[in-house]
Amino acid sequence: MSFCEKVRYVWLDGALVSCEKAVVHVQAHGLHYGYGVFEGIRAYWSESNLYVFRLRDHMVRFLNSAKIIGLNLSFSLRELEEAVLETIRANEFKEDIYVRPIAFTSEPRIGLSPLGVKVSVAITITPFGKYHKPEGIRVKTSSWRRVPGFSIPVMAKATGIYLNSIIALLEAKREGYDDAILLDWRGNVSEATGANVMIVRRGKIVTPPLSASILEGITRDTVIEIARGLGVETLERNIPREELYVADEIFLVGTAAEVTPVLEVDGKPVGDGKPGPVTSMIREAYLKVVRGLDERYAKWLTPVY
Ligand code: PY5
Repeated sequence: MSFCEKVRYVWLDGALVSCEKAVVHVQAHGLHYGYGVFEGIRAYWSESNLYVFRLRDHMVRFLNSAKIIGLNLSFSLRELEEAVLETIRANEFKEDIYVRPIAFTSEPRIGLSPLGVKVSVAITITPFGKYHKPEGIRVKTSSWRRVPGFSIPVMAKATGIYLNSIIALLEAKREGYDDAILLDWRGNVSEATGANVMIVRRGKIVTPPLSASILEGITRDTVIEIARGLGVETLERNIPREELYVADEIFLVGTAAEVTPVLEVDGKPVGDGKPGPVTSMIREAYLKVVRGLDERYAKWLTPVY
């Protein structure tokens, strides 16, 4: 099924347009040079309404990403939040969906400089299920290192940075793995191609700090808070590669990935090769929270209808 068979309206530069009309020129500056920022947001259908998960936090990061790379957006936080809700409503979705806001230089331009080039902001929405096998995945340590923040600002969720993720993912898939974990420039664990990494050791969760060239994941933050509520402490500290091989549990956290158990790294089983107790407990709690089944975290949900 083509994209526009599932999606009727796309939000483009302040207005809803039909999906087929939401197109850019092949010479668009942002396409050629990877100059843009984006977000990935989920909304979950629960009982009789759809709830966008952490909409405000995603849109704040979207604006911050743009600020970091010097992209000027002509929409406010409020306008962007409203645009997401408006686009979902226009499409009348009543199932789990994925929201993709993107801002990029959309006019044709040969030169590198984005100065004076029109910036477009678009929001697409599509029905979305699981990103990874929920029962768990096999990963490899990539031979590609995560691009360091002193070369490209990795705190920005910028389009061009995903070349790094894509070549790592291709390498992993070519070798029969589901995903890759990238090390940072110093050789410590950074993150997966589209999710943050958490390991469990001696009953505590350990996750790399912001200084390990990671994206500041919203799911990472969500899981840290949920874990605390369950009495599990999370340490932010560097993780050397070989600690992956002795971790009791490993899981990936991200909007698309949700909480995905990692069962094997570089051909070595993680723990006994099955999803561990902390991973399973966090995963179960997370899937309740996003669907609004835990009152304590209702603050993170925005109802659509
Ligand atoms: N690290 C990277 C490189 C990511 O792309 C993502 C999210 C994360 C971490 C986790 O961030 P968050 O928890 O805020 O989602 N990736 C996108 C997502 O929607 C795109 C994946 C295809 O999950």
